[in-house]
Amino acid sequence: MEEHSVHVDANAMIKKLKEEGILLVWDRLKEQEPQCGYCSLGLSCRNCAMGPCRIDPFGEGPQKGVCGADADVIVARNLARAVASGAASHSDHGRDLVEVLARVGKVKAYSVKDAEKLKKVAQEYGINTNKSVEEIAFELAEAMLEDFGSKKEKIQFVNRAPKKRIELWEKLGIIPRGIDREVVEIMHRTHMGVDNDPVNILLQCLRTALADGFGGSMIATEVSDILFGTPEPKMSEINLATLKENEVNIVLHGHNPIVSDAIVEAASDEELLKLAKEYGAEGINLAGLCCTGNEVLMRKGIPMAGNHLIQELVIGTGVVDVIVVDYQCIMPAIVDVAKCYHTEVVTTSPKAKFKGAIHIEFTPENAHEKAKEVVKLAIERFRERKAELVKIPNVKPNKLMTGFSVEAILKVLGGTLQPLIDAIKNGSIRGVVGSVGCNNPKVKQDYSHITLAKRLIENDVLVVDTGCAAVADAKAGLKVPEAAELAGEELRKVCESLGIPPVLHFGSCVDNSRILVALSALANELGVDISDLPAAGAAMEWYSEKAIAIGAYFVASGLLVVLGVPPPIYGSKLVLDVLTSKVEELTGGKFVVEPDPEKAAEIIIKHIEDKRRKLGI
Ligand code: SF4
Ligand code: MSK
Repeated sequence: MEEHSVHVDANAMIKKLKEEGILLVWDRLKEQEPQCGYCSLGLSCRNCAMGPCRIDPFGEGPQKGVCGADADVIVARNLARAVASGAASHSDHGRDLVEVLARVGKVKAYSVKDAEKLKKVAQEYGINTNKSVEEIAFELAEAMLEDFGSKKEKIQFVNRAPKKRIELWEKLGIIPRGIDREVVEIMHRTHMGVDNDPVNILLQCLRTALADGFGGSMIATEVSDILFGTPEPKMSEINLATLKENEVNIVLHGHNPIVSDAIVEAASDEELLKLAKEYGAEGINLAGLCCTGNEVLMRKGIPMAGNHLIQELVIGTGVVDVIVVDYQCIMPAIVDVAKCYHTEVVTTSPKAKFKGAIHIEFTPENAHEKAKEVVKLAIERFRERKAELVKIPNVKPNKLMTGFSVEAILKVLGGTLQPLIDAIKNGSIRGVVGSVGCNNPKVKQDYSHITLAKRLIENDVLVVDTGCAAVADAKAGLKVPEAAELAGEELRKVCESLGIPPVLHFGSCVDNSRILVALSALANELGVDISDLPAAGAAMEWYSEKAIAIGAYFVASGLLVVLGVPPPIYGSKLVLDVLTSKVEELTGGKFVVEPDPEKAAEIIIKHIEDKRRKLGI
């Protein structure tokens, strides 16, 4: 049988869980096959009760839905709804953070950790910062909430983009006006009988995606930095061996740092540690999963258990006492797997309850107490472990260097981007690629992420990564300074002189906004637009609607984006043609679909060399 993952720890757990008769994501995928061809092509519509309708891709059956919508309209509408969902997810996460920011000074669990950043961002919003931290935090939160509405012509952080880019967006009519507004407008436009021009729908996709990248996601990143600290380089560990057999293990899964940060604090509570020891544990161990894992890894160096496809496997070690989740990318299946062990799944958000889980609702006011409650529950569950089911894969945790915020990179470079610009100009760094996104059981876990990253660094292309791609690259050992040896001669020298790895961890999915900030700053320094830079994006193993939104804001910002899993747009020649070709004439960016990471690397390297030639460097 072909192995589902490139990693020893994952394959060992898959084998164990299979032997125990537990159905996993790969089994459920198999049960679903063959998956619906109409849906895979984007050709099915259930937007109204005259339907559901399907368009025959071979031209023999119906070519129009009951309302008269054709393949182009249906495919564009479906894609738009996915972008709306993705943008809404990142942005609602951002709003939750803003609501915490507004309560600073009034709640026990949260305070401002980076007052300098608070002031800097507040000034961008035109707020007078000659007042207390609490007052600034409140005013900034109020101003950011305005960005979610529709009272503005342009959301604030759009101003961080290069001037030429903003002018281009204005010309194209895709300046995001309000984050919620753009999402709502997509839902309106895709209702039956509203927007029936596929190109017009696709332009609204770009606008909504920008409301995510330069809006909801950027707000999420900036407010997380303000509340929990702007990441700085630090070492940590990664893979399933970060779980400890003799300790209480709490796995932090989901996306938002609000809950996980409070739990990190509670886990070092003296009384709880004493209780854990009374119960026979040597300590309380935390491990992250997916993006909430990235958040606490970047800021606090909390070890990472794994990415998206590890979430069922982590429970299968038999040593996870509690897996605490907030929202996004949490498979309902984890509750079923947990039932086979002693593990409790704890949900914390009123927005994301799971049948069969324990719900301990967190608010900014009660986070301190609730976090302790979760840790106490984990200590109690520790005693219920079933010794015969315990098996942590016999591997050593991989080391990684994390914490590369834009501010941290500037520090590493001595306070200015000039050394990076010089390295790009003289060719020591040929270009920069953002490798982002998920795992998908249709792809051997982490194979495409890792292969792409290796090929790029071998060719002197610096990789920055986020989300599950970042976890993949770290597990492959690409995020330690010694990984410079795997890079091309020139990139190796740059990394060695700075003491950094050739693959830099930029954070979680919302932290793709850090990539936008970094590229905007680079373009501004060089006096060019983002689309002129030798840069690109890739989401080789994406599954989530959020990844579609990220891809769309990268393309709207002028980047080439390689998708390793085909999006459901092949039912419309027009939509496919616009997104993979014509959009380049508008924004300078475009999508390329290429499942083979070796070929994806070739495409990206050629693109980078073309851009270098055009820049005359
Ligand atoms: Fe069918 Fe049109 Fe209704 Fe979609 S909107 S389900 S294509 S009738
Ligand atoms: S967690 S969105 S599987 S990257 Fe952000 Fe990973 Fe994708 Fe979720």
